[in-house]
Amino acid sequence: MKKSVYSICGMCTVRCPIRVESENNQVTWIEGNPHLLDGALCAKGSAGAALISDTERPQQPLIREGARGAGRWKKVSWTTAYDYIADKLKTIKTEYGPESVVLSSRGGPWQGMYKTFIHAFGSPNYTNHDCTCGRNTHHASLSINGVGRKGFVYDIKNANHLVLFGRNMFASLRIAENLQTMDMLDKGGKLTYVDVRQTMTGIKATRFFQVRPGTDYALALGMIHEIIERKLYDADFIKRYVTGFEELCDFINDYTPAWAAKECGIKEKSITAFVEEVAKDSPKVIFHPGWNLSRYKDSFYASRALHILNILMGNIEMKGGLIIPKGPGDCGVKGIRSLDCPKPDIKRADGVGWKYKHFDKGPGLAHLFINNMIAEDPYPIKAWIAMRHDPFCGLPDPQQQKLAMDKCDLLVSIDTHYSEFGWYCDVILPESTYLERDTPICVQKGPKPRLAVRRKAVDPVFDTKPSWEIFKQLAERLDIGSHFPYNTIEELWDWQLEPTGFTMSDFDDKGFISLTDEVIMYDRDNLDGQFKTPSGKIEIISKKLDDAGLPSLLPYESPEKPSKGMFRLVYGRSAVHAHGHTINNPLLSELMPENKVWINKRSAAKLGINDGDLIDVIAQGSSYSGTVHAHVTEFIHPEAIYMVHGFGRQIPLQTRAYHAGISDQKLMVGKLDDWDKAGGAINLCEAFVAVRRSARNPKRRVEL
Ligand SMILES: Nc1nc2c(c(=O)[nH]1)N[C@H]1C(S)=C(S)[C@@H](COP(=O)(O)OP(=O)(O)OC[C@H]3O[C@@H](n4cnc5c(=O)[nH]c(N)nc54)[C@H](O)[C@@H]3O)O[C@H]1N2
Ligand SMILES: Nc1nc2c(c(=O)[nH]1)N[C@H]1C(S)=C(S)[C@@H](COP(=O)(O)OP(=O)(O)OC[C@H]3O[C@@H](n4cnc5c(=O)[nH]c(N)nc54)[C@H](O)[C@@H]3O)O[C@H]1N2
Ligand code: SF4
Ligand SMILES: [Mo]
Repeated sequence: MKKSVYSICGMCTVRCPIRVESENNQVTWIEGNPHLLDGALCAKGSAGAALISDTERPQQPLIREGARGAGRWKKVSWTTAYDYIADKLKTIKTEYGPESVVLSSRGGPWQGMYKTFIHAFGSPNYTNHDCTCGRNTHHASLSINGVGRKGFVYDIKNANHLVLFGRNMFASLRIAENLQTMDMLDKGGKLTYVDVRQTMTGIKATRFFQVRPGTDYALALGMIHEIIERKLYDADFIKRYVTGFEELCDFINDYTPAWAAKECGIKEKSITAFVEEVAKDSPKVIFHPGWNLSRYKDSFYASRALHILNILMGNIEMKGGLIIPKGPGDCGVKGIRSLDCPKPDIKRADGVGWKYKHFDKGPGLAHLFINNMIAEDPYPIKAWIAMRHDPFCGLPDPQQQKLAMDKCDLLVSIDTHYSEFGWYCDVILPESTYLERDTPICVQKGPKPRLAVRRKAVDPVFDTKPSWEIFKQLAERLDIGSHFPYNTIEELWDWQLEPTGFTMSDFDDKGFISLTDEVIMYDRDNLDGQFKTPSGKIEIISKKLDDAGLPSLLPYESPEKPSKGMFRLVYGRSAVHAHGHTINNPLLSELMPENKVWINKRSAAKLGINDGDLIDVIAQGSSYSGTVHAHVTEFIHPEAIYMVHGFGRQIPLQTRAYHAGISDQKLMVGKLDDWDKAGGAINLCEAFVAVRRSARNPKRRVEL
């Protein structure tokens, strides 16, 4: 039987809207939802069908038999697995208290379900991946605008100029944003791109700055200096909505474009020419404040500087600028119901909210649990449940993490794959893939807010379950089932939609429910109340930072230069992989089987390395090393080497990914302790490595 459903992609967490065709329970076609993406989809999205039939993923619940990580599993029924976990959790709760259980997830629109579970259980310790992703940019936005990272959407399509600092959007994809950028370029808009290496995005850009690693903050300061010096900012906007501008003018004095150019290793006249262009293009100029800009020790301040550049443009709540997302209330309709349970009033084990008061309490900071776990301070952690999260891949230094996890009596992975963490766990609960499961309804805020839902395209081929059912079943066994008021997904959907007056059939036409026909914009002359800071204005000087003993305007410090023979380790994504969980995908592993390491031509020549040679990459201050092929190129700064994240997996059952390429996170030895006290995120780009030609290169053949 042929079937067509609208759904939501799950090959990465961008969650693009899709339409899926199937015949006799086999997916035959996937495309971007034609009503929103005009059919566009990325390679990963198209490879979803291969995920369903991949037998190298867990096919039923598994309980560990041998030592942790040894890979000896007992196949069990769902009832046995649920009972096993519930019994362990009950014992841990009695002996150590409910707070000794941590639940980590990928975050996202369905995290209310996971939070409800852990909060109802009695623990405040919910966390997610964001300390390695957008936490610095999130806190930067909060500290200035009073709203977090998702407090603005970027109207790229209507912009005259988009400026991206390491936001490598044509590899680190978000399809809607990519389409908007291409439309902007087609209409004559400009794209400026800043990176330490040339990329897909840099190639499409009208201006490319190749900077010395870790100097983005200097470049942004140089730009701010030139804009202020030449009075190219929107003075009316600043007068109306911004505090701290005088302090900024005093601070910026010495940070001239000439100084910035020297620091970044670029030309002064390129910076002044850029500012000249921006002045013509303003106010429709968007400085993207970064997504995963949490890499250098000053990235929080770099992101703040990018927000300041937006403020100088006065581009908030206008076409071609930063638009405040709207919700159901703005459309005069009632919102959906979502699972929710208040956080227990117990100190978090990561210290967020009591030891570190300036951070957003929401998901806290995952890395701060690890060392606290080793020291059992403020209290012991005895169980870690990872729901769609792979700490051993996403957080640095898995060896160190294992010391903390060894303190636990229970480790659970709820995953569609064997994750690096899952392989070390006591129980693996296999979730059905995104094409085989439904999910709760979510609200997608924006200038045109809508309701979205994922609907299964095919029935599960293995003995896997959707997360809404997994959490319900566990909750029932832990006597917290009343927080999950449903038995079937249909009951959950009806409960969610009840206040809105919509029904599930309203999704049938387009796959989503639009809450408004027209874009909703607030009156730009009356934005009072939109900035959730103490003063209600955009605050360049933040009292919260002051109170935490942190400056709002950080004097610039030049990044450390690698010592002789060493390189800064920088990382990023490939357009055909999503972190570590697609490396073993049958189709995607064919497209990119290995992560060759980029090294500058001159640096390589000094080390006797030729393109395609095997090289050893050795972590600083550790014996950990990996061997991989070299990609010798002039398009990377000589101080850095670059690799795509997610490779170097060590799960024997994943035959396509096993030991393919090397892992950046394993080379980041000691980095769990190197984090940004202002932004909260881990300084992933502050790791250094040595590189040498590997002795494992095949001997040259002697011609006879
Ligand atoms: N060294 C280094 N560290 C990094 C990064 C880097 O580039 N280098 N990148 C950082 C960034 S930006 C991020 S966002 C994080 C990402 O870190 P994570 O959030 O841990 O990574 P993901 O690979 O997105 O997903 C984690 C797990 O979710 C599983 N999964 C995928 N789909 C599903 C599903 O439908 N259901 C369930 N239950 N599980 C699913 C995957 O198999 C995987 O094991 O890593 C960060 N850490
Ligand atoms: N295909 C694909 N798309 C994805 C994802 C995926 O896994 N695969 N993941 C999604 C997620 S979770 C995230 S967070 C986003 C991340 O999207 P982005 O924020 O765009 O992050 P990365 O891909 O990590 O980009 C890293 C870039 O920063 C550059 N860089 C390193 N040092 C510096 C520096 O000092 N200055 C500057 N300016 N650049 C520097 C690197 O060379 C690299 O090109 O992508 C999302 N989209
Ligand atoms: S970017 Fe690609 S993989 Fe990610 S959600 Fe969109 S289509 Fe799917
Ligand atoms: Mo991310």
